[in-house]
Amino acid sequence: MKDVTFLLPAYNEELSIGTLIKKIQELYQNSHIIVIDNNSTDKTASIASKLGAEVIFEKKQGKAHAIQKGFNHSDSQYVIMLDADNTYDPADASRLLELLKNDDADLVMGSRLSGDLEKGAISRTNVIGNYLLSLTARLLYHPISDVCTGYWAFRKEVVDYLLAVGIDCSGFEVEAEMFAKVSKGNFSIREIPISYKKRTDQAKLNSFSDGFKIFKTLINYKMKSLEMIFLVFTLLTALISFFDISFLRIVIV
Ligand SMILES: Nc1nc2c(ncn2[C@@H]2O[C@H](COP(=O)(O)OP(=O)(O)O)[C@@H](O)[C@H]2O)c(=O)[nH]1
Ligand SMILES: [Mg+2]
Repeated sequence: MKDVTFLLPAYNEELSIGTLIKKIQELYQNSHIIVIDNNSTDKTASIASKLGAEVIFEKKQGKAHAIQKGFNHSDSQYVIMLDADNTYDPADASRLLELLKNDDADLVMGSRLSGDLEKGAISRTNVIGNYLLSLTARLLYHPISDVCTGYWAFRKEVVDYLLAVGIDCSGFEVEAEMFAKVSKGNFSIREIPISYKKRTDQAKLNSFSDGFKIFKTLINYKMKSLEMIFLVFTLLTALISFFDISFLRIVIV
């Protein structure tokens, strides 16, 4: 068993997948590369398997389904997830891994906003949107500067935890949901700067509709914990009043 698995969720990425796989193979010869093809209609799957990557297929459309499928297939101690559009640099993975292996981190996220961002790689609208979403994530959960990043490194324990609690969403809210859930678990989360380049073709993410879904996801998972706290508080209050009343009755009698 290889100790590092690279998960590449891909939907029609024939222009970038080959270059990305070759780079990973050059840098991490002893790693397992899994491409999760999500109904691509182009040559993504054939290019990937010709290069020796394992290709698995997810029929349910959406990045979240693909990631979940990839988690189910990885059995190594460390799992790196990165987008298949060749915008992230596989060389950065060694620094993410270093923190998992030698620094007791359980989850390491790569921040594009605090890193080496190629000019025009993220539109101004998306920079503002990402800043607001990360601010929300920071206020509600844990310090973070780029909650929407597509570059994550997990210890197996975090992957198992996410599989156990499940991933509920289907699309680009997946990063927000994973961040909210891991923040609530007892894990050490770190973030380091990474580089990020322009995509060669059109992004699949829609800044406004996906941005709104990500925001809703961050709020919803916080509300769920608040609901739990409220429920426990109500039950405790009910129990205390019940015992108080019974106690008073005993005293009166
Ligand atoms: N599995 C899967 N991956 C997707 C889907 N849509 C996009 N992706 C992948 O998710 C990653 C991020 O998508 P992208 O359009 O680049 O969004 P952005 O990087 O957030 O602008 C890329 O690797 C895409 O191939 C989908 O429906 N299913
Ligand atoms: Mg992208």
